Amino acid sequence: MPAQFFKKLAVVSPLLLLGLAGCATAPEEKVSLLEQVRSRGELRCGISGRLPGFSYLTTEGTYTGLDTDICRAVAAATLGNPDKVDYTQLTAAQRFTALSSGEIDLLSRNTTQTLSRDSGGGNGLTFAPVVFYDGQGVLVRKDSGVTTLEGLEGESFCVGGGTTTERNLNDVMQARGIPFEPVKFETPQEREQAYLDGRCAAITADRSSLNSSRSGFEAPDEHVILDEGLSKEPLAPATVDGDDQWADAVRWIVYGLMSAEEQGITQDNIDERVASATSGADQENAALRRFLGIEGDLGGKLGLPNDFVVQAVRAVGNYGEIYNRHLGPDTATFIPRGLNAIYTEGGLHYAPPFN
Ligand SMILES: N[C@@H](CCC(=O)N[C@@H](CS)C(=O)NCC(=O)O)C(=O)O
Repeated sequence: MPAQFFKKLAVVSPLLLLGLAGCATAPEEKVSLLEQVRSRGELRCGISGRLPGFSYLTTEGTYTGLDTDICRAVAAATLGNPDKVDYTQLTAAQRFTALSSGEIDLLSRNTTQTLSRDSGGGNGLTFAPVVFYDGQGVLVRKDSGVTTLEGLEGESFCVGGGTTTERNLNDVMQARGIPFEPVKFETPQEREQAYLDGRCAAITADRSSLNSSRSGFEAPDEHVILDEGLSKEPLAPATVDGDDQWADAVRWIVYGLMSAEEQGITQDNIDERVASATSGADQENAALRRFLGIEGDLGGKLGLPNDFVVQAVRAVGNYGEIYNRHLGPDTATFIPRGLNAIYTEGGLHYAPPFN
């Protein structure tokens, strides 16, 4: 009998046996979200949509912010088009189910990386690199004269439900023996209104979120964020657990934005840098050629085009450009870079080697 026949039989027979057994089904092959995004031609991104500076619906009906630019960078790197994003606004309580149920491909929504959320026994997320190092703060009226948490003894705090904020507030106040009253809300807008109506003496939330809230107040200068911080809130995009290919792709797209900043590669000069590395002054710079996808197969290893970083930076700029566009000194939501500077400038953003 020809060898070819046995080969075929070896492949077919387990399926035949499964079929004859009647009750067993062959295990379904899992298709990575990277493949699904590509065949759909669109990235489904979960965002807040209510946080100026991070993700916010403009009057023109488009979303803007650091978190939405991460969605755009991922769409550019995977699909070659930053506009191919379908956004879903999610509250804190909705966000993890949206990811685990497959309603969204990527969660890019001021979400703190924690052990419980990362672990399989928790929300089953895989975190991409941190895109904003935040911390929990407290906002009060300036004329209250409050400068410490002790000054808020017995007062009520407006706080978002389903967040790390809620638990941190309990932990810190309990540890310091300060009685308080939490008043929970689903969205920042409800929380702000309650505070402005005098239903709580303070709002506690991520500093970024307090900053967004204050920027929208009629008289921002009448409100202050206390100096003391209640927690570390490293905010990171997340994908569903168990899809390594998709998680790796998202992780290295984010690193690409950071590495581009480190190397001075910007939206404005990227085409020049590509030309120079292809046949100009930089053509002997092998590391740069690999980073830009002119040489080697770095993108291919991730299932992405080799020029995926070029696509992303061309579309949204490097990490620093994204930051400045939404949180820089010329914006109403200005937050000094501090920990969010690239490591060479004294911050914490550090992309591993593109090797
Ligand atoms: N970073 C914290 C808090 C995130 C959070 O959702 N904060 C609320 C504060 S109200 C918020 O920004 N909500 C935005 C929204 O509901 O659109 C976490 O991951 O739990």
